[in-house]
Amino acid sequence: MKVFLSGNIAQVGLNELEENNVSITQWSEKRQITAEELIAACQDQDGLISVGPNKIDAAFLQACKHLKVIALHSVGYDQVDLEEAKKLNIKIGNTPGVLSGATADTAFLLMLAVSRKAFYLHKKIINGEWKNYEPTPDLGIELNGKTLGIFGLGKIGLEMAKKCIGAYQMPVIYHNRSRNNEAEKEIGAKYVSFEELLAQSDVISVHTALTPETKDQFNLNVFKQMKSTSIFINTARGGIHNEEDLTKALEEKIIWGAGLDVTNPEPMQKDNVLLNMDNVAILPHIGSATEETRNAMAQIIVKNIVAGLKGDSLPYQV
Ligand code: 8YV
Repeated sequence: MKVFLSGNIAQVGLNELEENNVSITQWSEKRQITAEELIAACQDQDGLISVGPNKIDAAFLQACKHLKVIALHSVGYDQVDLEEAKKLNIKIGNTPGVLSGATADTAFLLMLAVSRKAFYLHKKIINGEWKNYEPTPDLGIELNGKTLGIFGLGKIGLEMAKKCIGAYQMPVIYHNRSRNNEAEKEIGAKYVSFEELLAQSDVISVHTALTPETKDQFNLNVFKQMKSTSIFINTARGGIHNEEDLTKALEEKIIWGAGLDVTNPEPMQKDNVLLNMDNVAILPHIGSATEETRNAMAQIIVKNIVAGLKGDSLPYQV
């Protein structure tokens, strides 16, 4: 059986594919494969391992109807036209669970970095601006006992909440489409309306999927309903916040700071004004980028691909 791999996965996954007699053709260029190149590359394949932001849209799926399975190197599947895949009987697999801890670590890292202006102050040393000791400029804010608002309390949001409770005894409120009774019981998270989440949170951390409903959900009108002392964290998808509105909200001190692991577009351009703001910390979409997590993701991908090639349902099917 033959599979196209549109990027790279951890070596353990490559080894397991070989052990399962799956023959791999791999995209080896440094740049992201284009839509046309992806279609061409998949013509003589039985499956696809999709790494990165390839659009698995109706046009791609129609042009690659013969594929039995597409294994995503992500838990998110906003890039996939699921309805079309279902119609064409192409199974889609993702990598849930294994990346929750690492992604929550990234959200926590950003929250702390923003609260102490860490990335900005690091740049000041590099720029030769660490001069005299001055007790008052560039002060941070503390997180102890502050209210954490989770937008999208699923597996990753729950991990973030646990870290914030453990480190800073932060009370947790959340807003979801439907209530998470288990998390309410486990960590005492309190369900609130979206408006209450905005008004009451000292830190808002986004852990929801990008959908037509959540696209641009955090816009200027929403930032205006947040506390002027609050921090906005997004490790989910860049499309959930409106970047222009976020920039304005930070410039006009409508909110206090922001930490982003996801931007819109990705990659972010190096001259983006957000990169030089004092209360902003930005990372290049590294949420799941640890050795342990990427190994575990690769192993799930192999399970999904092997099952799909056999015609079985996938262990992690979307
Ligand atoms: C991936 C992610 O690294 O799981 C997700 O949804 O965003 C990340 O874990 C990214 O999609 C690249 O494949």
